[in-house]
Amino acid sequence: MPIIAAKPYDYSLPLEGAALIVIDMQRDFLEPGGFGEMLGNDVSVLSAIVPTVKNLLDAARNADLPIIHTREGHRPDMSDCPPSKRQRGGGKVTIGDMGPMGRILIRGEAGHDIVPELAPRPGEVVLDKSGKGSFHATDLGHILANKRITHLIFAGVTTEVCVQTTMREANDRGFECLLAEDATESYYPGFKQATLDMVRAQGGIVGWTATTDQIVAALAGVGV
Ligand code: C5J
Repeated sequence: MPIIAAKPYDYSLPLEGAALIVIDMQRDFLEPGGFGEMLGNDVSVLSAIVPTVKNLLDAARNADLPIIHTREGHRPDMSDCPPSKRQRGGGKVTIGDMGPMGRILIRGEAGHDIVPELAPRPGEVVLDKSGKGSFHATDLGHILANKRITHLIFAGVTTEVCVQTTMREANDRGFECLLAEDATESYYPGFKQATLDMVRAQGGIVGWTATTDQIVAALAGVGV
């Protein structure tokens, strides 16, 4: 079994039983005119990791790992959007309003799509979620149980919101979680660093972190 020299200590990666989960690499978070920019963020910080996430995705595909892509967004009638979420931010434009990529954070709109470079392939799971955590009000747990998954590799955005929330949910459900340090990003560098530190503090209280190169090498069966 490949062993990754992860932090805070070695992570054993069983190729049978592992899956890659790519969180919310959507146009709404990565491109101008979407949800991320609406909240006042510089989206270029997030789009910069697309090639690294692609490397990880390709390595997981080559190793035949199950792949799950998540998308944060809401039904067009917004019946799954808590009013508190819609009101949050206090800006002129909010979730459900029309933007340059269609209605913001609404399923079926251009902004809700995963960026083309990371487009899901047939056979890969696309999981729509209305919350920050990917287990909240979804069938993710059921899907992972059916696939006999015990180990989850995490990538995507944003590190401290949807990635960390999902990782904590998974950790509480008994999954062994590994976060790809350079295949995740935050609009706030300090929040990203704090999340990496929190995850691996106290002997890996939420899980492990490693670089994409380390994970790619492990997936290719190269000693790391
Ligand atoms: C946020 C996410 N940041 N995907 N969503 O609202 O992290």
